[in-house]
Amino acid sequence: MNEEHRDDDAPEAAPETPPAAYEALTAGMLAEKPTTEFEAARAEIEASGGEGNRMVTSLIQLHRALTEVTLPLDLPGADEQRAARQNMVEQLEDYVIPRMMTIDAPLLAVVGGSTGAGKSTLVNSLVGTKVTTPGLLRPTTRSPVLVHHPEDGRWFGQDRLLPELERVNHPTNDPGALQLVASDRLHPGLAILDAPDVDSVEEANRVLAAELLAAADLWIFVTSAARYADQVPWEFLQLAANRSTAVAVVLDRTPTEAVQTVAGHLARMLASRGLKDSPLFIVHEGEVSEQGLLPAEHVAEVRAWLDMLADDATARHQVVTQTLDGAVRALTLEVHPIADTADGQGEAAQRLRTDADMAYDEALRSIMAATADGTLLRGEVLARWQEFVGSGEILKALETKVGMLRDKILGSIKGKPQQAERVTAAVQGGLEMLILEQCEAAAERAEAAWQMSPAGR
Ligand SMILES: Nc1nc2c(ncn2[C@@H]2O[C@H](COP(=O)(O)OP(=O)(O)O)[C@@H](O)[C@H]2O)c(=O)[nH]1
Ligand SMILES: [Mg+2]
Repeated sequence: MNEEHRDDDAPEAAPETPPAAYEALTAGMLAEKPTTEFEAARAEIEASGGEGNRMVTSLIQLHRALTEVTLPLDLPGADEQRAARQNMVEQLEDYVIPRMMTIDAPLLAVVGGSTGAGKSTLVNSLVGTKVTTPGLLRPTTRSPVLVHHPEDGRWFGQDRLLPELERVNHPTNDPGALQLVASDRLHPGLAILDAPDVDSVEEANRVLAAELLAAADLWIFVTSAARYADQVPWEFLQLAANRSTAVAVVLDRTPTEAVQTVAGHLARMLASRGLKDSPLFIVHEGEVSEQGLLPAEHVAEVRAWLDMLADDATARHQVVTQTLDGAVRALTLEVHPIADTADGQGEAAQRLRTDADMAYDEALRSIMAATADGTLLRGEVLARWQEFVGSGEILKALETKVGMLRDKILGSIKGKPQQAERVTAAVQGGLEMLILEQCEAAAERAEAAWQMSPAGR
């Protein structure tokens, strides 16, 4: 990763303006043909050189390769591979490539977790004011809310991360919108996003929650004493562990008497699932104020940790790098089965083509044979020919002077005497029949061959 312009001991300078290549890239994400735009971005990046740039170039090439691999044949397992491919494309577009290109953007902490765990209340309490609507009513389809320091607003504009979500500055129920809130209660360098419930009964909410977590540098995963053993949140945490995404876990809404038992159990669960390095915060169950806030001291520890991250460029950079490297590593592993599937599809397509070629080659051979060996001249054609010969038209022509012979024959054909016309029609009909029969047989052979394989079916 490109660190040459970093100086971790110096006071934080305002983050760099995003490079022009990034503009081109994100503009491409909004447009119909991202690949072309990616290419423009790639050319610019290549021209500027550097190690991190080589990485971005490779990722853009990977993105292009993945968008081009359509896996059209319904071979066993193709559905899963198509879904995996789509996930990878989205992960590259929504997070990995934009993040790699703007490595100095503020750290994005996405608050996720189960229904009613207290996510929105936690976000409000961390910010110290009601920026996002908590609620008992379920399912709620409120837009996700991203809170950032006023100085950091430019990093989260429409053309930045998750470009398909429309930026709005007011609360809304539109699941296609992202509400931006500027608050100087947060330190510059770190933004918090209140995501929908990962286990929402509304599918749109679940999908959005997963998308938002996939775009996070850091998960703040909130669970409660009542919910910490639920399955769905653990599936998410397992995903994070597999990709070494940076995760902090918040055990929320925990009655004081239960803290020890629950926290101990939860810590063991985290350790056994590969998340022993994830910090675990306890937020005690408390009185929620009229504005929907917990007492400041309940969230003080989480808040101090987040402020520390925001203020410490090195620590922040480590978190971003951990998640980004983990995502890239996961992509490099996930790409192999897709490449194998694409090869398999190519081979299957080639076999189908060969089957069809063989079936029609045989038809062609049969037609050639039948027209050469006289088969075509049997039956109807022979009968009409004999009528034609028997009528004496040819004999008459042969008896005439040699000079007249050609004119006579031509004349007799031009004049289309009945018998000659019948011979022509019979030959035409016979040939047509032969071709049709052979083509039908070829189609049947090709179909029979294709029926034998799932791709052909
Ligand atoms: N008494 C009490 N209520 C809480 C606490 N945390 C959240 N709640 C309430 O639980 C409900 C769900 O909380 P919310 O923050 O919307 O959870 P989310 O679904 O995870 O966003 C709301 O009515 C909150 O007021 C807490 O620590 N104590
Ligand atoms: Mg909520």
